[in-house]
Amino acid sequence: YLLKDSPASIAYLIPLLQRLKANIGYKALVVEDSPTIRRHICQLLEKQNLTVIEAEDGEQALTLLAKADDISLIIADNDMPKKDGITMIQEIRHQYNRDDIAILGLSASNDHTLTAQFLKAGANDFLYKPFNQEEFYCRIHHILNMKDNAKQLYKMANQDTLTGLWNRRYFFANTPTTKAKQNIAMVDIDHFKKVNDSYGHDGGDTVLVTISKVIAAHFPEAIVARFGGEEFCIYYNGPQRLFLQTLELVRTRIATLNIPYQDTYIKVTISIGAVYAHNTLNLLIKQADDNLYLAKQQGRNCLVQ
Ligand code: GH3
Ligand code: MG
Ligand code: MG
Ligand code: MG
Ligand code: MG
Repeated sequence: YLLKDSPASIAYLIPLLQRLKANIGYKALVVEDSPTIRRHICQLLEKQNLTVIEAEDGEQALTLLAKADDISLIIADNDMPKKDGITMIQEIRHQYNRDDIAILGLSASNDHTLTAQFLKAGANDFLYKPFNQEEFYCRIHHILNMKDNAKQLYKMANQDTLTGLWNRRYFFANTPTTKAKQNIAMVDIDHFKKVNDSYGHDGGDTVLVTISKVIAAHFPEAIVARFGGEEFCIYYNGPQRLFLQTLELVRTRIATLNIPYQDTYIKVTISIGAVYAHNTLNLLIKQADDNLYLAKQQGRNCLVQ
């Protein structure tokens, strides 16, 4: 494909080669009941370095999708036994967003409403069969790009770049408001200014990354967000006793930690303010913050609830 269809100038080849390289890692699921067409589509994708798995109907595709969590692209026919493509896409979209999986619909039918039907069901794009090879490739690259951009945008909007933790925006948007009591904790690194003064900003950043990892590792089910410079907020949906126990575990773990930085180790402690109550999120955070202030007053490296 590369050599046959493109002028053999290096300038033209470079972006194509980059594109080929970029496709490594994408896994595609081809859903098509005709074995001949299915094989043809698979070969086209394999030529572009995508890993391909196949399904012969919508139901088989859903089963495969449930087992594999690394599918980036689905090529879906419509007329298939057991489950048609449009129904299958609707079901997929209940579970996977456009930033998880890109879907290209295909059909040989002469029903001109199919494009709209596919797009409404959640496909990113649609092509009538038989299609032009180059157009097929262009559309696939386009929807994969869109998918990756959407993912990137979501990360940029919701995650903290330094630590990878959720940011304040995500925290407020995703902490559920319920009638039940909620667990919230504010965590603040003690004398963090001194860390920066002694080891420089890079040393401080290393500490922030390490502390974030320790907190996140102990709370896999909670929402852990970086709120400010060296301040973290945790929302935990579970029993208070377990929450406090885990917070204490995190506090003692961090206090014993020697954080490697350049040719030395940095030691820090954290103070924690926790609250378990039914209130608005803002007031819960304020209560946790008040308790954090008390923890600082009581000498730091402690938890106040
Ligand atoms: P306390 O025990 O009372 O919390 O003392 P502290 O020094 O930790 O408190 P303070 O809030 O006054 O200082 C926080 C410092 O964190 C100030 C700021 O320079 C630093 N900081 C904020 N964001 C970052 C960051 O992203 N990287 C680094 N290295 N430092 C940061
Ligand atoms: Mg068919
Ligand atoms: Mg402070
Ligand atoms: Mg501090
Ligand atoms: Mg602070």
